[in-house]
Amino acid sequence: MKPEVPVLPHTPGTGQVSTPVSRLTSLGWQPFFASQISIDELTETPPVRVTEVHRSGLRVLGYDVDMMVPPRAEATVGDWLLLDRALPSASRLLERKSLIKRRAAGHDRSVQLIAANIDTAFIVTSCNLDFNVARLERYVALAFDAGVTPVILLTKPDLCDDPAPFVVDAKAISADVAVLTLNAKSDEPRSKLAPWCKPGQTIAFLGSSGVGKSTLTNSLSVGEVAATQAIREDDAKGRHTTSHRQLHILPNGCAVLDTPGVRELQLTDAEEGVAEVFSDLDELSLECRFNDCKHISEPGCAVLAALERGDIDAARLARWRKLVAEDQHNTASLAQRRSKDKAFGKMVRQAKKHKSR
Ligand SMILES: Nc1nc2c(ncn2[C@@H]2O[C@H](COP(=O)(O)OP(=O)(O)O)[C@@H](O)[C@H]2O)c(=O)[nH]1
Ligand SMILES: [Mg+2]
Ligand SMILES: [Zn+2]
Repeated sequence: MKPEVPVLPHTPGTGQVSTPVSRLTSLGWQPFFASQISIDELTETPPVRVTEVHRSGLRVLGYDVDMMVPPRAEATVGDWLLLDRALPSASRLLERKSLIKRRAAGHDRSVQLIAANIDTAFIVTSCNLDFNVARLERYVALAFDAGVTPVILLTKPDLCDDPAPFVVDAKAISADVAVLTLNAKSDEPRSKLAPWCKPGQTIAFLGSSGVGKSTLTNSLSVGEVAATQAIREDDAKGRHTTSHRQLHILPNGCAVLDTPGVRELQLTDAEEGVAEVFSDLDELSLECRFNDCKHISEPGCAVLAALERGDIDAARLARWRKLVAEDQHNTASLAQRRSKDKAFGKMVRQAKKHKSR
């Protein structure tokens, strides 16, 4: 028989009592999710968080739950489910606070879900050849579009003569994005990331292989939780050591997602995020004579006029045009695929109907 009042387990070593609420908070439970469910649901179908995604299933953690549930295509790491203990595959997926997605690699332009319900995305790059403004802009656009706060982290300042120029370039990306320099191998991450790494918050490290994402994850934890690997520092090329996405729950009650480096980050359906990073250019474009102005040679183009006056930077304009075009291309082919899928589905249903007659 189940006790009326749940027995409160002790958190080892702290002498503190772990309550269902504090346990859920440390998993990242927030009022946004609580507002989606009733008290009855809370007891009947306890909230659990997807902390690992494997081919064979999803690992979910809750107040007194740690189990595997069947995989489902629409769920990703960071998602909250209302666990149906009798039929786990029927668990309800809660509405997300944020969703980070990208265009999957390869010719198939489908969307790949990277993580759900992240509060802060630390975009990690190093003070070396990995540093690339265009790539950082991409990540910032991705984060803005996902509804996640981006923060740029510049690692390995200890291996470079002067990190200052990297900081200047990173700060120029957006006035709304904080930029921090930190040695991932020191105790700096704990103090410098503290404003974002708070109980109930979920943070993620994004960026290329070898920039220090796993090292940062470890430096926030006690003991090693994520595998790291030395890189060839001469060309800054990292190897993929982190093979799957896993949410780690830190002792202070913050959830951390370490991700494998992605070789290619293509935006899809991220128009608003791109407009936010390039808000000055986006605003200017509202004054172009034509609604669909591509700002290449059109008459009455306000962006080209600003370029001629020397008000905007030509290289930045080129990066913006490229990102807008890429996003439109991927979004359009995605829409096309969806309608094709629909048309195909309809055909199959019609054929079946025909057969059954
Ligand atoms: N000197 C120095 N080495 C670092 C720093 N950050 C990461 N590294 C090293 O870079 C290598 C790759 O780090 P890792 O965390 O595995 O990168 P990941 O692929 O982004 O997870 C490891 O050898 C780390 O020890 C840093 O700030 N300073
Ligand atoms: Mg790693
Ligand atoms: Zn224009």
